[in-house]
Amino acid sequence: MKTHRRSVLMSALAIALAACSSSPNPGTTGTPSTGTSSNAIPIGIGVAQTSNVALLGQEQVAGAKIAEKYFNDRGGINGTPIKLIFQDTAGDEAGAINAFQTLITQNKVVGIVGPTLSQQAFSASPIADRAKVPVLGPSNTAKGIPQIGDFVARVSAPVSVVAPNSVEAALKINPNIKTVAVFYAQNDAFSKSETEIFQQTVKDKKLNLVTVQKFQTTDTDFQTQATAALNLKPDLIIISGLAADGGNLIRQLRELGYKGTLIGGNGLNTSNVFAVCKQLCDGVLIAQAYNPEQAGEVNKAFRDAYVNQYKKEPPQFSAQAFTGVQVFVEALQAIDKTSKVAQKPLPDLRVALNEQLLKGKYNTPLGEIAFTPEGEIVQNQFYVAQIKMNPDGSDGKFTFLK
Ligand code: 1QQ
Repeated sequence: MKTHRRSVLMSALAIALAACSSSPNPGTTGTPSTGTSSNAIPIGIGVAQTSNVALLGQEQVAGAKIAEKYFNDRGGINGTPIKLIFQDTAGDEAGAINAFQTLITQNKVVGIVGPTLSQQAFSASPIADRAKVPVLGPSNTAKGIPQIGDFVARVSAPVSVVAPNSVEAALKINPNIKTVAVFYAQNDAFSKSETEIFQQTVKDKKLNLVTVQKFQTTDTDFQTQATAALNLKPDLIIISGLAADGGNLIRQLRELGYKGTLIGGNGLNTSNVFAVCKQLCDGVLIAQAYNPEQAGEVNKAFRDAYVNQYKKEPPQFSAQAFTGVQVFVEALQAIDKTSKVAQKPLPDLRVALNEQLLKGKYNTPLGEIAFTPEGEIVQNQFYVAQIKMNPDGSDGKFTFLK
């Protein structure tokens, strides 16, 4: 974060602006109040802008910002613009709770897209639920997220439907896989949930699960677990962790001579791992809930905007964050047709928004989606991508398998 030198003679205007500023985060785009000054409708984005988890969260900020511009360019909520209010959750539960509380009570948002991790959602989303503020999880994939409460839904398909696709793909590429080692971060709710699905898939496919190795998302040295697993000569290794730890684990497995197939879970689903495992990321398979080639106008606009700004294809986490904003916008538009959103008392609007969003169908970058009454996403298409690194390891890309 940059610090600015203040001139001694700060103008009254500057002081007034500083007093209005809701947060010191670079991602903060708005004034915190009820949106009265500009009349814009405030939607909260509570994701990880700092910490290790920012490797994942910064892609969400990018996707949400593209959505804000896209929908405001098309008239916002029937003429009233939306304004995204960003609060940094950082990477832990306390940060997520703080961000959510600020969004709810100070920023007076109509709903929240966030947090980044399931581990954070299990402590922060119940707070929004009790305050009757709708939450859309943009990347919470663990079992049990929509069940947190009536006000908690997600646009991120659960590990149970996404993760098995990568095992299928690995077997298609290499039908001779027989033995499997599984690694997971035992201090992370998503990783624990995902590894259960991976382990079940391995059994369903009649493969031999030779070892289950545990680590922490804060670990940097995996020699003990990696050596133990490699002694059992697995044909396939499946990792459920987050980007920094997972990337280091991949690197160390390859450095110790592992030549077999590697699957990474959703926590590794970012090009930010390229800097961690470099050339050694090459070949890793990761299941996807988004494909940049997805048909439809909204995805085309989203993809064009992303490519234009970042000079690469949009990643899943950006597409999901865009989708979270889209669901709120389109549900608000539907409400506004029968009763003016701007005139509704905030508590009533939040309740109406929650009810409305669960009823709708949305043509999003993820394809057409809807929700179960409980708030689980209904999504039909999933994919698998493989990491292809440049020979010098300086950069790479996700190549989608046919
Ligand atoms: C979760 C996840 C994360 C790895 C996404 C950022 O899927 O925590 O549920």
